[in-house]
Amino acid sequence: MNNQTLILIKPDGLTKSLTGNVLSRLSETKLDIVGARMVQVSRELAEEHYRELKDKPFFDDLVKYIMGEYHKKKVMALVYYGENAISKVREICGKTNPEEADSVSIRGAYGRITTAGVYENVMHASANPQDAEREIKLWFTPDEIIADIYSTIEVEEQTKTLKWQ
Ligand code: IDP
Ligand code: MG
Repeated sequence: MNNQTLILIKPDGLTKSLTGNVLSRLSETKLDIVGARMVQVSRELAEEHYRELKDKPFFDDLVKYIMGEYHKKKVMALVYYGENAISKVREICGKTNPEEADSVSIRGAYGRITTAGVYENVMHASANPQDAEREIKLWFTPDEIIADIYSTIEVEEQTKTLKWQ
């Protein structure tokens, strides 16, 4: 079954120049990249993305981590689409705890736990179709995705946007 998944290369991955390595590993899946953008993560976006973990003791650190407080303040967000995209990407990504992740997985190869206990695990990958839908709609607008993955509606809006001068 075809599905789509949100991938984030987290600030530690970008700071350590691991973008190429992560994308090379992901290319083994033969999935299609249908969206990509660089994002400076606001507190609002961070808290919304991880809202299901808000009662965890590590939540504050996690929000700071994804906002780039410990690294460069940027995240690369991607949407991959294709046959079993969610499970294929989770497999290559590896377990949440980088010390427990298979050493050939991305998190196993490049992740670490800091002495302060932050899991610097390099990337995010949606866990299931419900999470993928919520997460993709949070990180991307419909016109930033080059495939018809979710239904859209046309809305007339008057907003100020930046144009190249
Ligand atoms: P996942 O990223 O593998 O789906 P989740 O349980 O959804 O794992 O957790 C989201 C993120 O929160 C993890 O990727 C990791 O950065 C962080 N995290 C999860 N569990 C812990 C923990 O026990 N200590 C520190 N950070 C954690
Ligand atoms: Mg998760």
